[in-house]
Parts: sequence; C-alpha cells; structure tokens
Amino acid sequence: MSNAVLHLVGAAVGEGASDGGCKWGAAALREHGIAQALAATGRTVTWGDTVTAQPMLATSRLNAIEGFSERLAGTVAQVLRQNQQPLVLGGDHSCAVGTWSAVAEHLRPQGALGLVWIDAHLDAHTPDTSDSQAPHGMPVAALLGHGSVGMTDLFGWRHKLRPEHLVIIGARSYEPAETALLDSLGVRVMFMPEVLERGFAACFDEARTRVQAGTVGWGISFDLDGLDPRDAPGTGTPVEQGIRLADALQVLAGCSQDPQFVALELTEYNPLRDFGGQTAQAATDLVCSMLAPQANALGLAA
Ligand code: Z70
Ligand code: MN
Ligand code: MN
Ligand code: MN
Repeated sequence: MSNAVLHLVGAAVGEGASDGGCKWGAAALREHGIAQALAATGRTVTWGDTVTAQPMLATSRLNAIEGFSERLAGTVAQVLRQNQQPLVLGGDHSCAVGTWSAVAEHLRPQGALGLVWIDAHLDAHTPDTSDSQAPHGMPVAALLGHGSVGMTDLFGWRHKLRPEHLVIIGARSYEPAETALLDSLGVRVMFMPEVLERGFAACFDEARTRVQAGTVGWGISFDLDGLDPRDAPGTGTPVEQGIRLADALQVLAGCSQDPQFVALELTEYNPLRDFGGQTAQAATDLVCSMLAPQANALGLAA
C-alpha cells in the first residue's frame, strides 16, 4: 500500500492512562511537523479529523474509552473505505481498540488481521484483573475478545484478533494475570531479554512472518515506551532497558512497502515529559522510516 494516500488520524485520548498527558500527543506531533516530514519521504499525506475522548459525556473512565473507541473506529473505517492508509497518532494505548477493530472489520470479508505489538507492557488486562483499572493496560485483551463488551464488541462482533495472528515484542513490565491470559491463548510474546539476546532484527523478522501467516493484512501498533527511555523519554510510562531507536529505525525501514501492510499506529507520546522534543523527533523518524515509499528514502539501510 505504499502508493496509497497516507491519512493521519489524531487520537486525543489520555483518559485511558493514570497520567493524562498523552491526550496532547497527536497535537504536539502535528505541531512538530510530522506530516511535513512524511511528505518529504515522498508520501502523499493528508490530515483527517482528530478524534477526542469526551469524559464529560461518560459514566466512568472505562465508559469514556468505550465511547471514544467507537468514534475512532468509525473514523479509521472511513479512511480504509477510501483506500487510504491510516496512521493513527496517540494518545494513550487504549486507542488501539478503535484502530484495530476498524482494520479487522475492513479486512473481515477477505480474511483475518495480523498485528505486531511493540511495547514495554503487555496491555492484556481485563477490568476483572487490573489493579490500576487503566484502560490503556487492556487493549490487547479486548482485541483478543476479553474484557468489557464496549471494547470487545465494536461493529457487533468479538475476537478481532486471533491469538496466533499477534506477536508482542519488547515486554518488560507486566502482571501475572496478563501472562496467564496470553499463555492460555498461546500468544507469542518476545520479552525484552529475548530481544536483547537475538537482536531486534531477528525478532521482528519472526514476528512479521508469524502475523502474515493465515492473514490478509497486517499492521504495527507501536507504543513508544517499547523504546529505551534514553532514546524516547517522553512517554506515558518509561521503563528501563528497551529497544534502541537506531535498531528500530534500521529494522523497520520500509516495512509498509509490503502489499499486505494496512495500517500503523504510534501511541503513548507524552509531550509534557518531552523536554527539548527528543521524543517527538524519535517518533517522527520512526514513522518516516516505516512509511517511506522506499527503504532508502532516508538514507537508511534496508
Ligand atoms: C500496568 C497496568 C500500562 C502503560 C500500559 C501498566 C499499564 N500493567 N502502562 N501502558 N504505559 O496498570 O495495567
Ligand atoms: Mn501499550
Ligand atoms: Mn506501554
Ligand atoms: Mn477468547
């Protein structure tokens, strides 16, 4: 889909996290010039609507995320119907429910969705298991069909993602209930020690092969806290010892050129913690690397 118009969707949500700063992430990336940087790689870029969570219209934090998810899903579904490529800019990671529900709904007549999830966390809680009750810790479970109906059943159906079509890379902060759910479903998780031992390149290669098998389209949900905080300090919840930015830039370069690559999501950018804009630049470089029409458009090795 590398010739498709790239359609940027802002996901202005911070209510899914305990620190709401990510609500301003998409607006800050826009101000930083992310669209101009993408256009400079040779892509045709357009900004669509920003979808904003509306807690004052909801009965609870979870309910606010449910309503937001439905509206974001509607926006992303419309982008896909126009044969454009969505780039969803978070926003805390609860936005993944809306993004990937819409992609799954769009692909459904043809087949299944594959997803590579890059994150320091597993995001695999349900409201029954989460101590924090933070919805951004729940989107993986919801997409797998577990959690509140308002998050699992968008478009009137459940199990948007099959366990064998998901790979999580970079996990290093999680609770036992999350590993219990993912183990019981058989999800492949590449915890950070494995990434350090094998290298990010080998891990991503395996992940891409897995999510492409038996699916008709795939994408990446990139939580910026998957990166090492030395490279990306401005995230919702920095966790030590992550994926280095230089590795990510090189390994992910041109990944969207795959004809089955459908969408990209970048989440957890928190401009309130990003003094000097280092993380905004890291986020911009990352999406440019992944979405460039040619792997070498930025002078990066393929
Ligand atoms: C913890 C919880 C979390 C960030 C997800 C952390 C959740 N497992 N934090 N993404 N940044 O509260 O559920
Ligand atoms: Mn996350
Ligand atoms: Mn995370
Ligand atoms: Mn299930």
